[in-house]
Amino acid sequence: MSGKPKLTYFNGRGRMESVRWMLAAAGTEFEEAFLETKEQYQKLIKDGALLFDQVPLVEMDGMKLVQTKAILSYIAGKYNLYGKNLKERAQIDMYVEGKSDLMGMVLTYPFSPPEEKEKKLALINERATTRYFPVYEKALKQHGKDFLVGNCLSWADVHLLEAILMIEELKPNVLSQFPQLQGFKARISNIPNIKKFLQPGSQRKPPPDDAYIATVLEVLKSD
Ligand code: GTS
Repeated sequence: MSGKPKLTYFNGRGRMESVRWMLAAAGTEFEEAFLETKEQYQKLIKDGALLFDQVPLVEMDGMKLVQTKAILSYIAGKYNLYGKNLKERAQIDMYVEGKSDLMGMVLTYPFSPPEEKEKKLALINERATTRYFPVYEKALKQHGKDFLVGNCLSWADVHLLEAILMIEELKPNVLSQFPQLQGFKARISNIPNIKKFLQPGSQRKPPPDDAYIATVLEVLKSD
């Protein structure tokens, strides 16, 4: 064992991408094992590695962590990305959950049937611009600080940048009405660890393609 966290998931974004973002923001190197066959997935289950028979799986600090939110919460706490006190933590949780709702729609979008895609994309855009982004825009404008909570980098900032970049891939002008978020995007993207993660060749995954979708469906298909 190298001592680095080991991430087991598909070779694509899915639920694991936020974990990659958080570890990268924390400046922590990690290893990855990619699930390519049903047999690999079934072996993990047989070996008792997956508490609820589901991935993502992150092995770190002697634990086999599952459940994305629990994994992210552990990483946020461990690497000081979870506020200075309980009130900041509650604020971070609210911001993170909002973005998770939005990103949930982005996550399932590539798996939706072609005839539903246009409608789904319109809903993502509508929710981003009328429900979620206005909240972060207002918060940044009101307190005038560089970060969403407590004037230092937190899980909320990392998660928001991830969401902005993913939604921009689908709707390039989505930030046009949000000057604060444009500034936030530029600032957070320039933090050295994050800047590095955004460079080509990092462990950041590309948008899902047909091969990724086929692998996920094949590995998880029930007998
Ligand atoms: N609540 C879990 C989490 O957030 O980690 C859900 C995990 C989950 O549903 N994982 C899927 C899985 O293992 C894979 S994916 O949706 O991330 O691609 N499904 C198998 C199953 O039997 O549920």
